Amino acid sequence: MDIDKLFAVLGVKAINSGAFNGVWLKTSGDVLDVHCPVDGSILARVNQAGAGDYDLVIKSAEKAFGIWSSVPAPKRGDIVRQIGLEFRKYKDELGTLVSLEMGKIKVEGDGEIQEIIDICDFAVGLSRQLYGLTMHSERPYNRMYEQWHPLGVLGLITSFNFPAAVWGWNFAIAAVCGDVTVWKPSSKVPLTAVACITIANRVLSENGFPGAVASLVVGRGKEIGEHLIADHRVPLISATGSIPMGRRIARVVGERLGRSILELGGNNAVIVSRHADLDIAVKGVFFGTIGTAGQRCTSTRRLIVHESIYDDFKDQLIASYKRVKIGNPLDPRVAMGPLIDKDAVAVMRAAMKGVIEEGGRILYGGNVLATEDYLGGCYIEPCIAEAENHYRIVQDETFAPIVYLTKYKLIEEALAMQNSVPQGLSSSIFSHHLREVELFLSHSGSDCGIANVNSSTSGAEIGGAFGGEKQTGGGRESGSDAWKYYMRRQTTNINWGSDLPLAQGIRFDGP
Ligand code: UN1
Repeated sequence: MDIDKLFAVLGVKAINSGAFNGVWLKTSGDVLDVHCPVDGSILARVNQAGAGDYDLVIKSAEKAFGIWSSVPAPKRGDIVRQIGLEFRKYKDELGTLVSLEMGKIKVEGDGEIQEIIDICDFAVGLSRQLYGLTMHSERPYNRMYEQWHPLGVLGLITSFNFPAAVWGWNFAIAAVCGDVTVWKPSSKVPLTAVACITIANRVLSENGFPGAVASLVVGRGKEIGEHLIADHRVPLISATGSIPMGRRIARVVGERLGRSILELGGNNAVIVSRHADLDIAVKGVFFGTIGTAGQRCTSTRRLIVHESIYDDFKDQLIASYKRVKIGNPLDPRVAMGPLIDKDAVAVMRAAMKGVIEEGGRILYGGNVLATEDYLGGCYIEPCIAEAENHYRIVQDETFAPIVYLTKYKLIEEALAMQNSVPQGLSSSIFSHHLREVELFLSHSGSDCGIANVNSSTSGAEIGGAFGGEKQTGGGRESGSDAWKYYMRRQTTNINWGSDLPLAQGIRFDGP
């Protein structure tokens, strides 16, 4: 792999600026070494943004908002269409960069770029469908309707596990809504961000628009992140990350009565019924647990399996785990790459210890792979453990490829288990039994933002609204009508009569 050539194509340098507001700024923050989880080497460096750089970025974004928000929405859609075309051209290279920087396998890296392409397509159509309602007024000669206006400068905070896609689905929607965005990516994966911003900016500047429509600040959460969430000039923060991070953002943004879209931890369960097609259940669980090495917020964390098929399912799942090839994520035979860093391995090992302490047992895997073949990265076998749903460790999201297996007798009992965790992102049932499936989908079924039938908990499409309930944060991003969070709703009354009728029949003739 010729990394220099890859970087040259994508506009990534050996030392990159960590702030973009139309130009790459000479930043004042510390130098950040970007490690490659594949072999522990340093991929490149980023000069992070300091407080002054941050301020410049926001000021340029405010100016850009003045211009961008005045462009007709379908015209903004046309620019987003061109950005989607540009991402199509670099899908392979960007997918490789995601893989190198984050450690997910190449097909999943490519999949992330495909999500950007897809959301751009979605946003193009949306740019002509930002509909408001008209209402019948109770007053004569009065027209009442609602309209949707651009909101302003939006802050996007993204996590290491999706270095490209989460920015994509926020940026594309925000852009057609007339907003401009300032992206603070995870400091573990800033190079993909540099590459994505370079591509978006190329299209914006070719069309004569300011690059500050899509800005970037790379910097510490404690410094730059704190500035961003506390900033009155930023009416909306859309953030993906941990529950503690979300709590902090909710507090700070709430205090200034700003808006936030929070997409936080999941603790996603799969119910495998005795009426399931076990073949597809094993495949769906396999993708949900092994995909992205268990580092998706939608990864399958808990398996609730009917007692009559429990042993059979367990044996089939362990057999499929034994076939998992772990290694370099760019090798097409490999199904699971490294974890992001040593801390992630330590967290997984601690979870395994926790399960045992609480009375569970490890059924398979969890060994750290440290032989020379593994290039010095953080490779670990995926783990299956037997555990009870109420264990403290099972109630927590461990962001690693560990899954907890438990039995049930009655579907009501399975549903109660599935819902009795603090998080509420994604859920699945494998069953061909109509009543079970409908119960799962009913108001007394899954309490999650996403409910799947005979499909994995992870791998949601961009067309639906993405997000979850309870401690997952309640936000919705991506498709459906999630765009409404990115705009300002205005209810309008126009009195075209020659009198001044008041609502509620009030007569107010004055003294
Ligand atoms: C995340 O892990 O933060 O549904 C997002 C999925 C992906 C998105 C995951 N489309 O698995």
